[in-house]
This record gives sequence, C-alpha cells and structure tokens, in this order.
Amino acid sequence: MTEQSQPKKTAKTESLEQFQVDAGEQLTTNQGVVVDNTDNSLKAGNRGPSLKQDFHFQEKLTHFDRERIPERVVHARGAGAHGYFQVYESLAEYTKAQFLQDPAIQTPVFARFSTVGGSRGSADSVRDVRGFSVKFYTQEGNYDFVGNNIPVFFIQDAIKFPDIVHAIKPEPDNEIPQASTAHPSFWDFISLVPESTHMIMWLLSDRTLPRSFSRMQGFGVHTYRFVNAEGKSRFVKFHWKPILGVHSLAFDEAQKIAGKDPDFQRRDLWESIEQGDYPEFELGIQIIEEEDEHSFDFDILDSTKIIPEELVPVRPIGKMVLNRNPDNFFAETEQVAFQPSNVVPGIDFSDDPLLQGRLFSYHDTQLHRLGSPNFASLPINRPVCPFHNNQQDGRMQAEVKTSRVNYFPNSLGGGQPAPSETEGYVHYPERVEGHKVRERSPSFGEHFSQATLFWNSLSAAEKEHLVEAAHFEIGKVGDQGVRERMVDRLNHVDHELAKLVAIGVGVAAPTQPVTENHGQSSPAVSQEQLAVKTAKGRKVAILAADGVDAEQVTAIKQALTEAGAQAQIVAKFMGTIKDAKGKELKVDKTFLTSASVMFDAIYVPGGAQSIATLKANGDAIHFIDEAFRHCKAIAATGEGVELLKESSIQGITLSDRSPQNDQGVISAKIPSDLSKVAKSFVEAIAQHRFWTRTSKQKVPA
Ligand code: HDE
Repeated sequence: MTEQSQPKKTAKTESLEQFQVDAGEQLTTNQGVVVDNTDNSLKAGNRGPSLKQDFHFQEKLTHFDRERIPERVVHARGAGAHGYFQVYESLAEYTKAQFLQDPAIQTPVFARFSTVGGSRGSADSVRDVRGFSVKFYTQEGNYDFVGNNIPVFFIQDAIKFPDIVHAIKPEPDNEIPQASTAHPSFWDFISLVPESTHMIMWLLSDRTLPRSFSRMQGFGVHTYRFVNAEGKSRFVKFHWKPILGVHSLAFDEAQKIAGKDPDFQRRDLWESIEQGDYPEFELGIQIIEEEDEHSFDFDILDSTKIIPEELVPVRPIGKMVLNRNPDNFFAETEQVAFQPSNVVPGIDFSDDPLLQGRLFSYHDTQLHRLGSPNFASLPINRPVCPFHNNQQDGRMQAEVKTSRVNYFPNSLGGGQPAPSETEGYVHYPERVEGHKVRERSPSFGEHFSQATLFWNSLSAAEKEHLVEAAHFEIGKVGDQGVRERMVDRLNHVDHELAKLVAIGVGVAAPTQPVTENHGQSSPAVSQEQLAVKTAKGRKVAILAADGVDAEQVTAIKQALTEAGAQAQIVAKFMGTIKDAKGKELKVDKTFLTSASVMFDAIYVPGGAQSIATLKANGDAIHFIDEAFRHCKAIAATGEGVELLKESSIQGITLSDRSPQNDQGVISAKIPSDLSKVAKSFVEAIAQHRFWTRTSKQKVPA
C-alpha cells in the first residue's frame, strides 16, 4: 500500500499507539536486564544439571507456560479489523446517539467475524453461523453491536443457551466432531426443540457457507430500542449488507478448503485490507413504532422470527469501512471483549428474553476469559472518550489512579467523579408489571410459519443446496429415531421438503403434509436477491506451462485487473515459466501449493507446448473438473480449449469460433478478439456461480 493510501488515523488508532511496543534492539528480561545468552540454560558444567538461580530461564519458561487464555466458549475462531462508521444523515428523529447525528463524523470501529462452534484453531470454511461483532468507539462511550450473519436464533430464552451449545459442540465422550453440527447430539436436541425450526432452515442454507466475511450480511437478531432526545422510544432491528453482495461457497468446495486452506476467510479479510480493497458494509434499520408492537402475527420479542422486509422496509443509515489490519492478533482480536450490554444514550434494550440473558452472560464470560475485572482498560477495549470511576484495584490493574478518594459521595476530592444530571445514560422508563413466573409467552408459541416462508423464498438452486445439506447433516446421525423426528419436523415446514430429505436419510417419506404450505414468501431472505454482480476481489487462476501464449495471458490479466479481480499464474513448479517467445513469466502458485477451491474462476490460455504439458498433468485436469463442478466461470483461449476437451466437463458447447459463453464456460479457439473474450469472462466471474449448470453432478471431482 502506498503511503498516500494509508487510512486516516482515528481516535482509536491514536489510543492504541500509546501502548505499542516495538521489538527493540537488545534482548532483556522483563526487568530490563540485558540478556547475554538465550540459547543455553545455566548449568553446573556444560553437561551438568540446570541451576535454579537461572532467572532468565525461569522468566522465559513461566511466561510461556501461561501464554494461553481460555478461548471463547463459543465464537472462539475469529478474525478482526479496524475501520470506521459514518452515518448518511442525522437520525435525531429516532435516536439521540451522538454517533448517529452527524454525517461528517467518522466513528472508529473494530469488527470481529467468527465461526461459532469450532475451537480457536478450527477451519474457517465449515458450515456454521458467522458472528458479526462491531465495537463503535463513540465519544459517548463504547457501543457494541454483537450479531450474527443469520437474522434468527435457535432458541427463544437465554436459559437454554448452555443446552444448545453443548449439543452443537463436539460430543463429551470422544470430542468428535470438531466445528461441525453434523453429529447425533446436535440433531437430537434440534429434533426435540421445535422453536429451532426456522433457524435450522437458515443453518442448512448457503448462508452458513459465506465466500468471505466481506460477502455476508450481519443482523442484530433481537429487537432493540432507539430513544430520541424527547424520550420517545421506537423498536429497531439492525441489518448490515455487504457492498460486494452476499455470496457463498459450494458445500463440497467449503469442505475441501477446510483442508487446503483452513485460514481461507481470515486470509481473505487480511489480504483484501492489505491490498486496499476495503470490506464495506451498509447499516440499515427497521423501525417499528411502539404502538405497532402487537400488530404482527408473531411477537417482535421472539428471536426466532424476522420482521419480513416486505412488512417493514430496511432503511440504509450509514456505512462501515474496514481499512486497517490489527497489529497484534492476541492483543486486539483475542482480547477484544464484546458485550451487548455496552450501549450509549439513545440505544436501549427490548425485553426479548434471549437478549436479556446476553446482557448478563458477556460480561461474565469476559471476567473469566480475560481473568480480571480490569479487562475494560486493555488497549483494544478502552473507550476513546474520558472514563473515570471508583472501581478499584483487582488483578492486573495497569492504571495508576492518582486521586486520594475512591468513593462517592466525597468532599475530599471535590465531590468527583460525579454522576451527571444532564448527560448520563438513562434506561428507557418502560412500564412493566406482572407475576414472577417461569413461563413462555403464548405469543412465542408458533414455530413453523416463518420456516415455511424461508423455504418458499429460496431459488431452485438454493433449495437443492438446502436438501443436500440436510442429507449430509442428518445423514451423519446414526440414530434412526432422531432422523425420523427430523423428517417429521421438516414435514411441518413443507411436505415436499420432508419427502426430499427423507429419501436421502433412510427414513420413510411422510404420506401427508401436517399443514398446507401457506404459500407466502419474502424475497429479501433469498441470498440470490442480495448478490452483487461484480468481479471485484475475485481470484482467478491462470493455468500455464512453458510455451504459454503470453499475449493472451496479458490481455485477459489486464481486463481482470481493471475489473478489480486478481489473476495468479499456477504452474507445476515455483519460479518462472517461459512463454512461446522465450520470455519469462513469474509463477505465483503451483498445483501443489494451491487448488481450484482457492479461486473463483479459471483461465486456460493457449500455446501448443503449454497445453501439451498441461494435458499430461492430472492436477491441471482436476483443477478444471473441480472448478466446473463448483459452478465457477472458466475461460479458455486458443489451444486452451483443447484442455477443456480433455477434462471431464460436459453438457457445454465449446467453440471453435470466438467467443462462446455457455453456462459460464467461455471458449474461443481462434481468439480474434481477446477483449471480447475478456469482457465475457469478467461478466461471468461477476455472476459468481452458475449453480444451475446442468451436467455438474456427472463430473468427478
Ligand atoms: Fe453470543 N456469546 N450468546 N450470541 N455471541 C458469546 O461471549 C450468549 C447469541 C455472538 O467476537 C460469548 O465473549 C448467550 C446471539 C457473537 O468476541 C458468550 C446467548 C447472537 C459472539 C455468549 C447468546 C450471539 C458471541 C462467548 C443466548 C447473535 C462473539 C465469548 C442468549 C445476535 C463475540 C464471548 C466476539 C459470543 C453468550 C446468543 C452473537 C458466552 C448466553 C443470539 C458474535 O458470552
């Protein structure tokens, strides 16, 4: 990145800079004593036993022994980035939150994206919900948005959270499987908890296989409140939309990536920021007037329900740009402590029983995970506005509080720090009454209607993927009773769906629907509606060997670069290859260090010698077969078309004239006009995937 394109410093960048420490020149102990030798412990004789007085050894080893802290009990695997948020226009009508008033203000943010079930070292691309957390460092204190990439949740009451998480996590006897819901205990629990039905429809959909963190939505899930300066409250739901659109991986691809590049999404986030392709998300809100609280046929406090956008449109209110990678993963991404209870004046809670439990749990978990009530003063967690109170001492208190008083009221300290009578956070004075009961409101009692709505809203390809996911997930459950209960559950959603799933999981198909499908849909939940046709940020492999036609490579590469995509030459060995005229071309990856699943599209340039070499290389053929199976754009020019013929791809017309585009396969045997080929290829890449490619199942990959 050039010096000029460096992102502007934010108040948070400056706050973090105070704590930055460089590597230094001389190695010292933590006490500052210079170390003369860090390779040999102090011994009695050079073959003798080690000596207890070796303070350098003791310090080095004891610190090392304590390097790990408990990982997050859920969302352990994540990646973070710094950036800013800017509102489009003042929201004073709805909220007094100061960071939502002035479009000129850029509020620093730190975002963390995560998988839910896997451990810290698990793979990124697994089928799972993704966490979507944003800490806004506002001038009125930190506001934490702690959401997911799915707008609903498994359960309605926080007291069931330990149960669902135990069921999701590896089973307690053998700790199998890692980072996967495809196991008996998860589906056993789900089959017994009808309120999870809507969520598992989303879980089985492509939403849980995001192509990247920058291509997925984020949702607040719960209904919150906005309160304006006059004290008027309205209900609000939060939605983030990625500017690059919502796109997913193919399931087989996601599974293979988990082995080929377990850091796939973390790497994508990091590299896109390093390259200046900053991930951007638009924040939107749904506003519900207080008097409309009960005007829906579901309860807006029930987190297993969406408020369909057709009923309450989403209004875009601002944009987040992530433009700086962390300097230190542990200090920032690991130690960042998100809490839904971190709100600023103008943002308040609803009575959603799932949210209410979270308001307790996150603070509690940080105390355990970070080990001290002083976690809030860790550099990444510190607000950028002044903060003072009488909380004292505790483990790892790094601040030297200079005041003589640490209580309120006081006269010796001039009565300070004192609560403000004009500015403080005032909880919305909602009127509440009721008996103390352990009960669920009857308005939370209907569990299938929105699951059906979701199913009805999917495209044919999305439905096909969901059924395949169900075959996989439920098919991994040995217990016949659980599989039967799941098919029965899906029969409450849609009869056809239940029949399609039953075939794949060895269960007799139900003969009757439980209820007729209501036939309603909400187009906004289909991610195909949210796709953005752009080649920006896409990765393209150029398969080549000695003798490649450099003119073709250059023309296509240039068009890809202009469209914001990145092209990499993949060959048998690292180093360089020679083009047909003997000029050297740099190789970026080999067939061993990469795989088709790490790219969005493939290009095979001509050059007789290059193609003859690639034809003899099973890896090159496999590259094409696999990319075809995963419905990616493929282009071939000149003799490159011969390599496509050598592969197993089928059901496609390959052209001997230029250029032909059949279901995302662009071929031009005689490429008289390379710019036309390039244009067609860029358009195909922008379409993301050709999910409906008819013959894909026949291609072995
Ligand atoms: Fe969380 N969740 N959660 N969760 N959650 C945690 O807090 C919890 C829920 C979410 O990047 C934990 O710091 C309860 C819904 C994200 O650091 C813990 C309930 C949503 C993250 C916790 C829920 C989320 C967490 C574990 C049921 C979407 C990662 C580590 C009421 C709206 C934050 C931690 C990060 C993390 C509790 C349900 C999102 C234990 C009790 C619903 C994105 O406190």
